[in-house]
Formats: sequence, structure tokens, C-alpha cells
Amino acid sequence: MPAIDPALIPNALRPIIDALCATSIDLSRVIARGPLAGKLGAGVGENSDGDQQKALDVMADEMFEAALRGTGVRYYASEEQEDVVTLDDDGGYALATDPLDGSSNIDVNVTIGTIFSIFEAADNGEASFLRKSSDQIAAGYIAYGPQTLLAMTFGDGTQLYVLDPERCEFVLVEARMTLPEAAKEFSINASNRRHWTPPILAYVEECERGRDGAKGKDMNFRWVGSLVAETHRILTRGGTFLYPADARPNYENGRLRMVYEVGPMAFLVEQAGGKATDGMDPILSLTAEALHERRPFVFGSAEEVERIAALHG
Ligand code: AFP
Repeated sequence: MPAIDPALIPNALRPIIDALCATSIDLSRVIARGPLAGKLGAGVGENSDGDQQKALDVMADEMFEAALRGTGVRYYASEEQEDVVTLDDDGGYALATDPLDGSSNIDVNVTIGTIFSIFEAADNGEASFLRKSSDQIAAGYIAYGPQTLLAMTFGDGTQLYVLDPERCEFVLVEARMTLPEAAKEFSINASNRRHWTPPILAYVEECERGRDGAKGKDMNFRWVGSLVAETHRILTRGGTFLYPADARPNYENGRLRMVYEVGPMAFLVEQAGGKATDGMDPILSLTAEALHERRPFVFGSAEEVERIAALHG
């Protein structure tokens, strides 16, 4: 029994998507057990970017890497591993992933997720990922929350699936998600206010002034600390997400990684009619130069993303 209704999945990618779905179903069971499954949020080391690695980060990475062998993935790149791994020499694809996004939420029962991006394999591992973001042929996330959800695109709209726990299968609920043009909410880690650039500060102050200012409408504020949760909310009801460059050391390009966080989320958002930029330029027009490079990231309702670009003048 495939772990997902295969109707809208390109034949060549079905083994990869099925492996991702089957593994995420197993992972969702571990996550749902929380402390009964051990100390999932315990620090176990550092990843390539110096971020603390949690036990679940490493477990998820190992599960996905093992499950993708023999599915057509030649190169595997992960937030949790320094270098690209060759899985199958005769595979035709390259898959990048943040196997467990939102790790700071593991121990507090808040939605966390898996993000993935798929390219045609190039001549070598690095070349398969250090390329224009618009070369992606598929992208998606799984959200482990009250529901286990899969949002995915193959370049013809963003599809939404919900896991039916009884059937152990992801069932299509929306073939073409539409990100609302207007926003009522904005998301940014407000504790970094003193580190922001003037255009970002100006936008946030416009949102805070609401109907008393240029916006002419009140905005609400949300910050979950889990990119997958924020992205799903914005895809569903609109809004703006900002993780900009800021003045902190090592944050001159923000916090989010281009290849396995920013690129795939940009693809999903744009396929749903939203926009995704680095504050000014479309993410999909940018080229990754290093596997773990960071990029400032702004996405969501088109009119808001355009306003932020305008404020950058
Ligand atoms: P972790 O996986 O290390 O928790 O990082 C999550 C994340 O990459 C993204 O999911 C959040 O939007 C962002 O970081 C939260 O960053 P802050 O902790 O700086 O708010």
C-alpha cells in the first residue's frame, strides 16, 4: 500500500515521495510519543553551522537517509551533515533536506517539521545543489502537529495532503493551495528589533501602527519558532514571514539556510500565488554558492512582500 495517493505525483519521483511519506509516518509516531520515546530534545552535538543538534535531529536524518537509498536519489544533502552523501551512483535525483526543523520546539509539544527539495542530479554532489533555486523540480514539507500534513509541489501548484492515521496514508485534501493576497498577520522574532536594518524596522512599525498608520488596517503578530508551522499558517490564511539579516555576529544573512529551508519554501509559496524574496530579489532567481549558506528570507502575501521590497528602495 503506498503511503500516499499517487495520482498527482510524477511517476519518476514516486519511489522518493513514497519513501519520504513512509518515513514521516514513522517519525510522526516517535514525535507523538514525546518523552515516552526518550529524550528527543536532548543535545547530542553540533551541526555544520554550529547549531546544537538534538537527538531527534540526528534520528530523523538517519531515518530519511536510509529510506531514500534505492529510490533514485543519487545525492543526499542534509542540515545535519557537513557534506553531500552519495546514496546511489545510478540515481537521477538530488535531495536536500532539513530533516527536523523547529528543534527548539521538540520538548514543548509545538509543531515541528521536515523540509525537502529535489533537483535532477548534476555531474557531482555539490553541483547538484549549488545552482539556481528555480532548478528545483519538487519541494515540500511535512508538519508534525495536531494533524500530520504534507504540502508539496512539482511545479504545477501546491498540493496539500493530510495523514489518515487509520489508513497510514497521506490523503489529498487540496490540489492547488491559494495563498491569500492580503495579510492580517506578520511573523518576525521581535526580540531582535535592535539588530534590524531600517527598512525592516519601518515595515514592522507600519504593521504595529495598524489602522492608525499607513496600512489602514490592524495586523496581528505570530512567532512560533518553527518555519514549517509559520509557512503552513501563511499558505492557509495569508500573512508575512520575515527572518532578515541582522547585526548579530553570524546573522549578516539571517538564520535560515538557502538550499534546504529557504529554496523549498519559496517554491511552495510562489506555486500557491505568494511571493518569496531575500527582502528585495526573488529567492527562486538566486543561486546557492555554499551548501549551508544562509539567506535573508521574506515570504507570504504578495502585497506585503512587495511593500517590504519597496521599503528597501
Ligand atoms: P531550530 O531547528 O534550530 O529550532 O531552528 C528553527 C528555525 O530554523 C526555523 O524553523 C525558525 O523559523 C527559526 O529557526 C527560529 O529562529 P529563532 O529561534 O531565532 O527565532
